[in-house]
Order: sequence, then structure tokens, then C-alpha cells
Amino acid sequence: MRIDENRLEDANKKSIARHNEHFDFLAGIMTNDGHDINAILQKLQDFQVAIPSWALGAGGTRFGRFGFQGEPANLEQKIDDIGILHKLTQTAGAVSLHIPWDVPSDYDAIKDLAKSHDIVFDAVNSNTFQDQKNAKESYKYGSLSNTNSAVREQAIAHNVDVIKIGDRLGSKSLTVWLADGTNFPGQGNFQKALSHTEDSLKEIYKTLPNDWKLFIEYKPYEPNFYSTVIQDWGTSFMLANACGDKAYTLVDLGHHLPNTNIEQIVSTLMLKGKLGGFHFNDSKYGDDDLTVGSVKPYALFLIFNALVYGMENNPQNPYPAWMIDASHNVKDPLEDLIQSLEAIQEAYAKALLVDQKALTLAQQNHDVVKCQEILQDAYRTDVRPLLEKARLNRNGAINPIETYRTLKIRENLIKERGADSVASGL
Ligand code: AOS
Ligand code: ZN
Ligand code: ZN
Repeated sequence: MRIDENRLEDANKKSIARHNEHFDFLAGIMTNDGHDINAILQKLQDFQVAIPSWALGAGGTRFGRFGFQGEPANLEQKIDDIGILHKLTQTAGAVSLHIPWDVPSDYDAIKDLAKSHDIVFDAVNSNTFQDQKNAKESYKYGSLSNTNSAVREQAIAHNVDVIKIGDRLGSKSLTVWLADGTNFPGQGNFQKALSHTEDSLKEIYKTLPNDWKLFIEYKPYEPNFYSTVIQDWGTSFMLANACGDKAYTLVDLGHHLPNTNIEQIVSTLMLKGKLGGFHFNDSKYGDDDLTVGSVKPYALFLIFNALVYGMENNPQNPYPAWMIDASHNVKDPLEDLIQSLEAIQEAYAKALLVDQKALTLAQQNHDVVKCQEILQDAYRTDVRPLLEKARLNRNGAINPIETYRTLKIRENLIKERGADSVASGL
């Protein structure tokens, strides 16, 4: 299913007067404040976030999974779903594939389909946290860190395969997230696990094409509850340095112990040129994978402030690969993703409004109050008309959620795919 251009235009016509009024008001204030509106709009329009192939169906917890009707049953339908998201929001122009959940059967057909939706293939994700059918070795006690070399070799070979699959699609990066760790004190040897992981990553790194990057994701706990081998950014950073120039740390917003200062981690990594990938989500307690911006929008803004500073001042850091890493237990996954994309753009726009010159001056003068005023002045600005304008400029929807509902997209998907279709892979 595809969104009909005419119906999208009709929906926009209904909102255009209200949009113009709000935009003109905001544009007036911003121009008076010395902002270059067109430059900010261009940045918003260029900002594209990858949607992971596993986020299009309903997620679940270990207590159960409640399906959502009309879920995409195969990779083609998943890409169609991202096409819908991208058409409406104009900010979801990439897909991040999970292997082996979403191995293409016909590469040319998948590439053509993605292209027809204006979607590119971003980082590919390997999976050594589940045992695959017919696999010789089990990952029950770890993959790249396993004490058994046969298991490590199988996990390395899988990652090498994932690179090959990604290469055929035009991907340029591999994300490695390991579930490796222990559940109980004494179960494993920390030093051996880390050494094995480093050696295994180096083997994978050796096979990385020259124009590729390796992203190493960290996470403090879950699924293991006593220790995780790559538990924090420092461990990831150390491993990335051990691998080489093409290896980077990946920050997932949900992968920190409560109250960790993520904006400071981002700043440190960008200063060192090692922030490669970024997973967006939100949480209250742990790796909750909730809708971006739904719980801690100010924290997200502060993180974006660090990201914007890094993008503007750290040429040593590559442009990060952005991805939404969320799961959907009670919402329509597409509506949830639209909300996440909106929250990301909102935080980005607000960070672009921070008066960096004034902030630097206030910092030099140790004017602590002024520093806070500058940040909060940007944060308190209602930037939604800017986001609407950015979408309109790219022929997207002024109000994506409203349009999604007016065009009855979920109803149409259910008609097309059936009420009990279940997303493949999970
Ligand atoms: C797991 O907690 C991580 O966030 C991963 O990035 C991701 O969700 C997983 O690799 C899915 O394949
Ligand atoms: Zn993640
Ligand atoms: Zn996670």
C-alpha cells in the first residue's frame, strides 16, 4: 500500500491556514532573534533516521505479546511500512536490517522497492543473542566472548556473513550488540570474556570493507543480570580503539544506568571522533524502548545540544548513523514511530536554536544563570511550526498522525494483509 499524493495534499489543505499563521509568528520571532530560518529548515529536512526492520510489528515482553493487526509479514511489507512513515514524516529515509530475521530473498527487487520509497539501507545488525535453526553451536553462554572457540568462530562467521549481505544492499556499517555476560557472580571470568570479545571483534573488523564502519553497542544489563561484557561506553570505546579507525562506539539512549549523563558521554566520544551510531528511544527504568521523548524530553534536548555542538565543532567525528530502537506493546507501531520521529526532530530543532555564541560568552563569564536561561529559552520555544514547514518543503504531511488516521492507513493495511498477520522475525 502506498499513500495517494492527492489525498495527502487534500489533508494538508485543511491544515495549511493554521500552519501558515503559526509559522509566520515563529519565523518573525526567530528572525528578530537573529536566526537563519532557512538554514535551520534545511538541516531539519536533511536529518534522516533509520527505522529498524524489527520495529514495524508489535513488540512484547516475556509476559506476552499482543499483536497489532495488519502487521508486515515479510521484508517487502516492512519496507512498504517505512515508505508510509517516510512519505508522511519525510524523515525516515533509511532502514536498518536485522539478520537473520530479515534476509532478502531477491536483492535487486528489495533494492528497487526501497529506492521507490526513497529509502536507503543503513547499518546492518547481526544477531548472536539467539540460537538459529540448525546452528551447530549455542550462544547460551555467550557468543564472541564464549570460552569455547568453536562458538566464537561461529559468531564471527555470522558477523562476516552479515557484512556480505549488507554490502549487496549498499549498507556501509555493521552494528554489533552482544547479549554476552553472566547471570551470577563467579559464573565467568571477566578478563577472559573481555579478551575473547576483543579478539573476536578484531577478526570481524579484518573483513570489513574499506568504506565500512563497525559500531560497537554497549548495555549495562539485560538479558544478563549480573554482568555484561560490553557494559558501558568506556568498554566499547576501548574495544573500538583496539580494532582500529573504522570502529566506533554506538550509544543507545536506553543503555545506561539511571541518571547517567548521556550528553557528557556524547561529548566525550565526539571529541575523540568515536561516536559512530546512535539509537533513540526513551525509558523510565531501564532499556524500556518507549517512544522517543515520551518520558524525558528535556534530557533528549540536552543530548541533542551536545550532538549539534559535536556536529558543528568536531570534524574528527563522522556523521553519526541515527536509528530508532524502540518497541511497541500497546500502540500502533507506525503511529508510535511517527511520534518518535517528531520528538527527534523537535529536540534537534530546539538544539539548533541554542545561541552558541551567547552561551560561550556566558560560560566564559561564569554567568551560570545566563547559561541556563540560554538553554531553556531554546527548549521552551514551540518549534512545531518549523517541523511542519520542513515536512511541507519535502512534500510530506503537515500533521503526520492526523493524516495517518484521516487516510485510514491502518484500516487499509488490515484489509490488505489481514487482521491476524504477524510481523516476521520476532
Ligand atoms: C538491545 O538491547 C539493543 O538495543 C540492540 O540495539 C537491538 O535492539 C537489538 O540488536 C535488536 O536486534
Ligand atoms: Zn540498540
Ligand atoms: Zn536496547
